Amino acid sequence: MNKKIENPPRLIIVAYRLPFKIIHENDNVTFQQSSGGLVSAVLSLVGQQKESFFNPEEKIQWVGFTENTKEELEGQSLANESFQAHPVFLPDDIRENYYEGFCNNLIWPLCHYFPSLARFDDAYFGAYQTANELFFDKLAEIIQPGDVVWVQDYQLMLLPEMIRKKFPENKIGFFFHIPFPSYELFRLLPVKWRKAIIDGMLGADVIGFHTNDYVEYFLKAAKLVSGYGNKLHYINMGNRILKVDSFPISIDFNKFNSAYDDPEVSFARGSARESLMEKIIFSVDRLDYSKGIRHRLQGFNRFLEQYPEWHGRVSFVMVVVPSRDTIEQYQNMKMEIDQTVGRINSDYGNINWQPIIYQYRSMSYTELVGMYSASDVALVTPLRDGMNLVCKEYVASRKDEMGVLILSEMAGASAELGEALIINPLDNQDIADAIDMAFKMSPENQTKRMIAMRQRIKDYDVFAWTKDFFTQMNMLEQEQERLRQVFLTNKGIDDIRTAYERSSNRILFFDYDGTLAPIVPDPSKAIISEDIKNLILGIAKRDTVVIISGRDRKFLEDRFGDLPVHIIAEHGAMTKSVDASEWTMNDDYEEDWKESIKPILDLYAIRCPGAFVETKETSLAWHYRVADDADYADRRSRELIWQLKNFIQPELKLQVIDGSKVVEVKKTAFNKGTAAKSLAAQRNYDFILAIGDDTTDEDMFEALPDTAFTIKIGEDLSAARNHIKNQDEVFHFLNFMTSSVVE
Ligand code: GDG
Repeated sequence: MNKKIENPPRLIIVAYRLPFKIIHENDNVTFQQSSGGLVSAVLSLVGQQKESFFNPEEKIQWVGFTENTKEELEGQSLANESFQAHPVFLPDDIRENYYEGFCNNLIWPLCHYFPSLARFDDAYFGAYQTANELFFDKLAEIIQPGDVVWVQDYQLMLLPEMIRKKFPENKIGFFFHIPFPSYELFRLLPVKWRKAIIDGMLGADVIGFHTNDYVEYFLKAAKLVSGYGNKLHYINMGNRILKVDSFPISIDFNKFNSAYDDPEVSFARGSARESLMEKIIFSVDRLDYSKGIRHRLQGFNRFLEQYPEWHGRVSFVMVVVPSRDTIEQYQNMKMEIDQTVGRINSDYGNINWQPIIYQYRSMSYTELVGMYSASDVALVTPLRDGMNLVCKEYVASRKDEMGVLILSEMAGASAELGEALIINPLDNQDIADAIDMAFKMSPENQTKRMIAMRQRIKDYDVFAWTKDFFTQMNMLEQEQERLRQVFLTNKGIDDIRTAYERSSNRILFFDYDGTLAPIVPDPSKAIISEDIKNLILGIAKRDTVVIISGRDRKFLEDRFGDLPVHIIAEHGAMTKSVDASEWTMNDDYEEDWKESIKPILDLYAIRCPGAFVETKETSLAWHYRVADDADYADRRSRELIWQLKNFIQPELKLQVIDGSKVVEVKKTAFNKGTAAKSLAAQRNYDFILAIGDDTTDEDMFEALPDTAFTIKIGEDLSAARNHIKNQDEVFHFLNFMTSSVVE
């Protein structure tokens, strides 16, 4: 389904850090690839994704901060095989108030639900603005027409708007890697700061978060802070549409999976098993209060207290990677962790057994995968985590389909990994019981859970993540034009009236529900007013009038049978011409379409727990009545419909029906669009008008020639040229338009 792009663009990543450390020794410059979730994710773009979305001839341009000085890097070519680096230099005072201050002393704690740790210093925000401007200046030096810019994370929230203002034609993506907090937390920011943040992010075309919750919180903040409402995942910015969606970041599944057989990993696994106790628990994270390290230790302590049968039989390998330890809070936390580990080891350990093996140092990749694959339990207990990649890496490393993941419900990943033992990280007892349960879990049960989780990560790996993001970017571009809302002004109405007066051969299409008749709770009671009916009669005497509806023929015949109008029923499946006494049925079926459509429905089913795809004889149905989260499923169904309508090639002549908790794709050559189009082509009409309120009317708006006046009722995003506010206004509009024409 991925369309080949004619002139693939260049990709520019702007992130706080460059993807490598620049080592400068004796006039030689070498690069040391950095580790970390974001870098591994973006690196994946260099592989197969680059082929389809970006120009393979061009390196990925990366704008990011470097600790090196300008002088050190002068005249050096800052590139490796995949990246061309464009370093940003931040003066020390700016960097401190920007990075340590605004980013890590304020935004990080706030977004991770630690408002008491958030510091509000007046100097922070000014430095944040200045730093964002410095990143912008560097970008402005290198950006070219057509480049796609992908801005990363909370350090650069003002950047998308800066880019939009100066380079309005470039496509801009923004991804937020940490939790976007609920509005009650977000509103703790000073009014000016929070508005700048929201407006800054809204400069992007696509804004991505890890989970649907974060999307909702952001949409609410955008509404309450800057007044932008949303329709499903879209925000109408007036001159453009932007999309806010969830893209759960993932990992390179195959890399972790195949590492299992690497001899060095096997060796590391073997030596861990040999030197450690019967049962191994493993945890690894950066030093951070959000990672729940202290609570994890308390949970382990409770486990030792309550389950003495495991004494002497368990090793808890806890690796903490140094991070931000120049900040006082982090230093205090480190001290507390050291003391707690010491206390637990001294309380329970003996000459032959040390319960916790603690390392405050990072590990090599080989050691890491060796530990993942040697451990009976991975203990991942963040108090808050945007996603958490460690748990996904653990699962992917288990080629043997063994091991148990204990996972905090506060990690974004818990939405995807329901087969883990999900715990509340604040609840020591919960952690203790989960460890005991994991140790006692049968191999069959472990394997069953692992298989399900592994399949999910394999299906939506980091390549699928990036592909998903850039597919949405590309699709949005196509949608920008057709989704724009332009409400009819007096001048606009006058123009239509003049065109009507000047023409002599006219055709007018009217939808029924929501257009000629108001929408009512009981559809059988949707009644057309006498005024409108008389008006239609008057028009039908001189013009071709078509009533075009999803209703069945009997319903429409009852209401319009006595008028000289064409009637199209069931979205174009049946037609009755003005002078005909019988209905004609269109039955142009072909069967060669399901293979290309089903993968789209399947992808949506994977991304919407509880939804499933049914393959019928002549149609495919995406059911979501039993989806776990009704609101989320509802939004996904809207999205699916837009996507199907965008991506289905017209030659396939497929119809997408938005049913009751089901989206159905049918093989039929007819929908409102094709029906309207064929009628409009029958004569040489010099005035074509179509009015409708429903999503099915979009087909009609799209199918009619560009010269047609297409009018959408309501403010939903639409392909129609114009909007009018509501059904009440239809009568006045039609009355005014036709009033000066005499038969
Ligand atoms: C942020 C968000 C979100 C760790 N120690 C070692 C090591 N690591 C690697 C892991 C993993 C990565 O670092 C950590 O990623 P996480 O996702 O768990 O956490 P954050 O660094 O906080 O990342 C987070 C992420 O952004 C992506 O959007 O998931 O929620 O906070 O890949 O393997 N790697 C090696 N040795 C170590 O000692 N080799």
